[in-house]
Parts: sequence; structure tokens; C-alpha cells
Amino acid sequence: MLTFHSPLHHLHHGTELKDGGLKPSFESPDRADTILARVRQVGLGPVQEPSGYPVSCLIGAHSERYVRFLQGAWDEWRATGRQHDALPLVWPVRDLRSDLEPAFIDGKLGFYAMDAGSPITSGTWAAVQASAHLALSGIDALNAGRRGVFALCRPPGHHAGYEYMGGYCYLNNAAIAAQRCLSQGAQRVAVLDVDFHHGNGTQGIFYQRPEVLFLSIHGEPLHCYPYFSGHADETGAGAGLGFNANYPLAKGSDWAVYEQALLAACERIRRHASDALVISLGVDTFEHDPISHFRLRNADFLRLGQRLGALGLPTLFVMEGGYMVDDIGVNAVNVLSGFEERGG
Ligand code: OKP
Ligand code: ZN
Repeated sequence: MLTFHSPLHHLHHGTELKDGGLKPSFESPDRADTILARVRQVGLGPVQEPSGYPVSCLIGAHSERYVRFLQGAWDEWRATGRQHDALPLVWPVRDLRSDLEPAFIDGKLGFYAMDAGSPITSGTWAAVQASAHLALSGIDALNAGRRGVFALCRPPGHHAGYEYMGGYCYLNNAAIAAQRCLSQGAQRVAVLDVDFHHGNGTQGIFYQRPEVLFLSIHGEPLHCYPYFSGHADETGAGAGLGFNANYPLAKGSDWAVYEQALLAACERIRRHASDALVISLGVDTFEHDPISHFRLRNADFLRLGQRLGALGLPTLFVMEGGYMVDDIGVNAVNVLSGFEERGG
């Protein structure tokens, strides 16, 4: 399997609020380094750097003004004399106004964020842009005839919506990839999100669109982040009604429970008759993940990959979460190896 990777991800290393103070984020550069080392160790296949793409390739999945905000946010923040990470601290919830973009950076940060988990730092834009380019390069490789491709994205993307960042995510790499796939001639695409957390951003971007089937298997949202989306009754709207499928599972779910949801999702994907499949690949479903609550074991990730390979579709794997760094390489590459066994 071909892997796309860029060393530019190192430019982004943020902080997050935990235990009452600012600490280095769980979403750290050594995550991608560990996965890359494992890709090389098992000889998964060639590793390439991404091509360059114009900013216009990000539009569609995101609005133009949101991309412009991301691009300029650090400079606007620095211009106010602050040098530490920029975090939002005020949000336009419910009855507040969300129809006007604030002019000052502190207001813009809240306007374009769902939480305080996605700090803007000096290197954030360069890293998130490179991450999106990995996903775009991945789709181009599929279109050139590859059967399976791995975009080793970092920062991740699935919590990022049409006009917001959040949950360590800025640009929605999987949605950007699906969008490119359609613009290059595919009629139908499926995006399956196997990260522990609901892919609220991807769901929102495609909620009204029947050509993109979005499916997500995740911790049930009354108890698990992101709390405000991911319920089973979210099935799409307008022309997209019936093209969104959520499989929320109880905290503590193991492979036996997980596999049932996975089989249901695979069946739904077959019915969609997709031309291509994008997998939002989070491995925070692992039993020892520090922030998640499923109980998948190392070997279960191999089984997951085998099920995905059996779908027989051109497949792009886009890296999302996974915070037990010791095992992240083994678990992510187990999915890819399982896929190759069954479908490569
Ligand atoms: C991103 B991805 C932990 C708080 C959790 C955000 C989690 C984002 C997960 N103390 N905050 O889906 O893996
Ligand atoms: Zn996650």
C-alpha cells in the first residue's frame, strides 16, 4: 500500500486545557512519527510526499471565509502582541448572534470553533494545509489506479465542519478527499468513520447530500465527546435523507459488539454502490487509549481491516485519532495490513 506523509506536521504542536491547566495536547507529533516508523518496519509499501494544491481544492468541504480565517489567524493573533497559542473563549451559542463574523481575532476564534481543543500556533496553517494535501494526493493516487492508499494525516480532520475547527481538527481531510473524488468524476462516495469519536464535521458537511454516504461507529454521545451529535436518529436531511448512518455504542464496547455495527455499516455501504470509499481511521477505539472508552485489542484492528478489504472498493485511509502512542503504529498498520490481505 502507498503511504502519503509530510514532515510538515511537526510544525503543529499545541496545548490543551486539562486538569485545570494548559498541558501539551494528546494530539502530538510523535503520533505520526510512530505510525510512519511502523509503516517502514513492516514494509507496507512506498512512502511519498504530497503534491501541492491550490486553496480552491479545500473549498466545498469548507467555506472560503473559514479557510481565509485559518490562513490568517496566527498573524492576526500575533498583531495583538500575544505569542502563546490562540484559543477561543467565547462562542455564539443558541440565542446569541451567529450571522455576523466578528472583526477582532478573539471573536473570530469563537465564531469559527466548536471547542477549545484546536489551538492556533505559528505552524498550524502550514501543518493543516500539508495534512489536507496528503488526503488530496491519496485520492489522485486512487484515480490513477491504486486499490488502497494511506494518507498519514496530522492534524486530524473529522471534527472540523464547514465553518469550524474543534477536537484537534482544522481542515476536514476526509471530506476534502471525498469532495475531490466527486469533482474528478465519481458518482457516489462513502465515508466510514471508525474513530472512537463521532465524525460530526464530516456528517455536517455532507448531511444534505445523497451522493456522499456518511457512516460513523463511535462512543454514544450522551456520554462521549463530542456530546452534541452522533445519535442514531441523525439520518440526513433534504435530498440527503437516508444517506447518514450513526452507530453509537456503549462505553466499554469490545470487538464482539463493534463487529455487529461494522457489519451493518458494510452492508449499508454495499447498497450505496459507491465508486470509492474513504475511511476516517482513528485507532482510539483501542483498549488502552487514554481518552476513549472502547476495548478493541491489537488483533481486532487486523480484523477491522479485513472486513474493509472485503468490500472490494478503491479505498483511501485518512488518519484521525489514537492517543496511546505506544500502540498507535501497530494498530493503524494492522488495519492497513488486514485490508491488503483481503482486498489488496
Ligand atoms: C479527536 B479525535 C480529553 C478531552 C477530549 C477532545 C477529544 C478530541 C478527539 N481530556 N477532548 O476524534 O480523536
Ligand atoms: Zn477520536
